[in-house]
Amino acid sequence: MSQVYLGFGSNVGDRLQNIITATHKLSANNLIKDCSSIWETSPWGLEQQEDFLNCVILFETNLSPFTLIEAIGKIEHSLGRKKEQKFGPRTIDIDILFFDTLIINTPTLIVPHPLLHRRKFVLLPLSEIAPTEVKPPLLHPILKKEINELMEDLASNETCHLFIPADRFRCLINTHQV
Ligand code: PH2
Ligand code: MG
Ligand code: MG
Repeated sequence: MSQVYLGFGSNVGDRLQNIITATHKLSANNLIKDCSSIWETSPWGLEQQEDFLNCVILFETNLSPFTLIEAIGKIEHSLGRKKEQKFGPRTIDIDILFFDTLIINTPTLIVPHPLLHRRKFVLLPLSEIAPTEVKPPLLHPILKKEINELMEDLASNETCHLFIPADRFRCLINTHQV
């Protein structure tokens, strides 16, 4: 079994429902181990668009990284995601942030996600669930830093407001019907 941290984002349509539906579809093949809160975040990279909802979920999976990214593409498509503008609006975006300690660099998949350390909307939810006290802590396999260190390094003016606390989100993804 592999441990995979997935980042979720949505800023089109029913943002919360999009995230919940995506987590349900992923649970068909993968086990949810932990989830962050849901944060409402200012748009990064392209300012003229609606605020996003973002969260990070830790899954345990038997899938290979390439099988997983294929499954993710199908789920994004099934939720109405079209080919869109770089950093632009999207109904659902599911990114592989970390896959165990693997480093992958191919045209279809880069792991760890190459921008994760520059985005508070990823680091903040990740910091809620990343192990730190226990050994070994979650370390970025290339930058060799913990999530809290990456957050300290990032001087960011992104705003992140708590939208749904982790406890409530956990209930929603356990009970909500697809
Ligand atoms: N995703 C993007 C571009 N900008 N900004 C926020 N706040 N959250 C996102 O998920 C996001 C973004 C493209 O993937
Ligand atoms: Mg993304
Ligand atoms: Mg993506």
